[in-house]
Amino acid sequence: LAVEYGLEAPYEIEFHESIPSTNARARERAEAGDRDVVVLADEQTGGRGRLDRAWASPSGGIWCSLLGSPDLPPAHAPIATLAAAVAVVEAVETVGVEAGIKWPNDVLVGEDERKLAGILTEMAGEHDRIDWLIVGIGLNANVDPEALPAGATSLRALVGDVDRRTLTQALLDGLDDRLGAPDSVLEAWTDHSLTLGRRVRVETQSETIVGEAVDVAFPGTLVIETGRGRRTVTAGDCEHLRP
Ligand code: BT5
Repeated sequence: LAVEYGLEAPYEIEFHESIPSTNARARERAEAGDRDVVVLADEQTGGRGRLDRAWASPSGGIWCSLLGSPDLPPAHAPIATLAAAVAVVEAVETVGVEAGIKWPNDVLVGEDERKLAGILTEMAGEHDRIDWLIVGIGLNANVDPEALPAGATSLRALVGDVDRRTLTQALLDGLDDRLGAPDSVLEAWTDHSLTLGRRVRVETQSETIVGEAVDVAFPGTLVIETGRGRRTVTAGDCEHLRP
């Protein structure tokens, strides 16, 4: 089936018609010592978002996890999430969809900022070296928006069905390029950002920060001007507030 999918990549491609989660499968491969694998599925029955949230993954989407071991210290792993968001935006541009990125990992379209794709990055490693990194991408491609949660949209709804093979190839090529050039990511991310310049509310594990998002810094830190000084956050849920 991987061969039928016909992707060319410096990775082993593992394709499943249906699987609980490509990230979970990639993790099994990682723990078995494998690297440079892309797990793809037509449908996921147990897709996950961050913090174990459910990720709707009906047949027809692009549900994909790349397992690698990029030459990055673990503390720099967030740049991989930003790299993936950039790769998704640039890939969907090739089918005529203009999308933007909400910090850190949501790919959104339209005035009402509907979610077209999300990214879940997982990794293991310590000290100065990543052992393995999994970048999971969920892109709502040829799926009915009715099969998705409120606030989501799909390429089918925006431009009609797309050639998933071509689009997945563009996505993997872009991701590979960006992961190989982490220094290029912030500028590209900034170009596509919907968050910078906006009033935001960011929930981290320990607190809520409200203010204006003024900058993004390596490896993916959001800088927020709160009125009582600048704060930085490296992980959290971000909500765009009305001005
Ligand atoms: C994400 O989480 O956005 C990361 C999603 C990563 C999914 C990929 S698919 C391939 C790989 N295998 C996996 O099992 N996962 C990865 P988060 O930022 O936590 O957003 C989750 C929220 O998005 C949910 O709580 C819903 O509100 C919403 N949501 C769920 N399914 C969606 C969908 N298909 N499209 C848009 N929004 C969705």
